[in-house]
Amino acid sequence: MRKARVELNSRVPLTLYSERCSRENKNGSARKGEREAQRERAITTTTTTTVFSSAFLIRPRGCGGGGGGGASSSSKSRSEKTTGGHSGRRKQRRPRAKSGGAEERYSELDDAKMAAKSLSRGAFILFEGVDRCGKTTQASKLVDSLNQSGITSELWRYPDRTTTIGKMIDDYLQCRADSDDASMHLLFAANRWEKKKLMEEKLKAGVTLVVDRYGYSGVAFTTAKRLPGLDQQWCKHSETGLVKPDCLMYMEISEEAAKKRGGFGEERYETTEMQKNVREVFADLREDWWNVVDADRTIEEVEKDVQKIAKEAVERCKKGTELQHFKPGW
Ligand code: NYM
Ligand code: MG
Repeated sequence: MRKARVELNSRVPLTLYSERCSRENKNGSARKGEREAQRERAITTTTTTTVFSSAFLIRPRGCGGGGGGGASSSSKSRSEKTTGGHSGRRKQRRPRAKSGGAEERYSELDDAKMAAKSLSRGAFILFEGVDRCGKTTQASKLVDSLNQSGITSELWRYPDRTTTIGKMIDDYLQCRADSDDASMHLLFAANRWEKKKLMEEKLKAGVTLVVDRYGYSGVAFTTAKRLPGLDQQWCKHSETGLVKPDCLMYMEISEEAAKKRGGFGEERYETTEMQKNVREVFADLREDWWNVVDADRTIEEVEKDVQKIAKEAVERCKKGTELQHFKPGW
């Protein structure tokens, strides 16, 4: 059993725990040994690796002797992370059990429940699509409705034109400046990287982020230029390691419906040819977990679907799930 635990989370100095356990069991009473067995049974009822190891690490007493004695800095930081140690989250305390037996067993189950709760966070909900698909309208409507129903949410959009990098992107999009295509791609990505930490902090603090465009647009628009060397794989590289959305709404609009919504603006990329290519790359990027929303319909009809999908994602993240990041090659 102990060996299995080490395999599950090798970063955690569990040897400390097991050594101490065996010492106590040798010197201590048989009852103490039985209590340990009860703890193990209670904790192993949790299924995920993370919940498992978190339940272990946040225990303030017992074998761990106050939850800190001899623990390495790596285990400390992990413990802080899973117990909501960063700003904006309240530290969770486990109720004290007075004696062994049933009461003790329940308290260990509380540990496991609390560990799951500590992974509770806000959802990262992303809107993607070609220009004029209505994602900006739907994203802002969604934020309003989530906030009204008590779900703390913020609207983010990329490019974020307020930062120094964002201002360079804005100049490029507005055709006030020209630049190399590869360097522009990397600037769009850098604009996401510069907000990665804040994004993680907000999500872990329980804030739901509704994001208008992200790395998928980055890959779609650069690949759509059909330039040698700037293929999908190359474009994906600069996104690797960024936070992956929990929910993606791809706003699918037909060329006819998009045309009816008025002509394109003055920005770079707002041409029929470019939009056609972007649409093709998005179709190529599409994965099973995406929510493809029929955006040809009225605002109200689309809104109804969007809200249902979003609320499910919010619930899922509230129950507790770890943040995902883009893996190499995705
Ligand atoms: N765009 C957006 C990119 O080319 N790369 C990116 O990484 C992102 C996020 O910026 N035509 C393009 C797509 C859009 C343009 O976005 C401005 P918006 O949402 O139209 O303001
Ligand atoms: Mg646009």
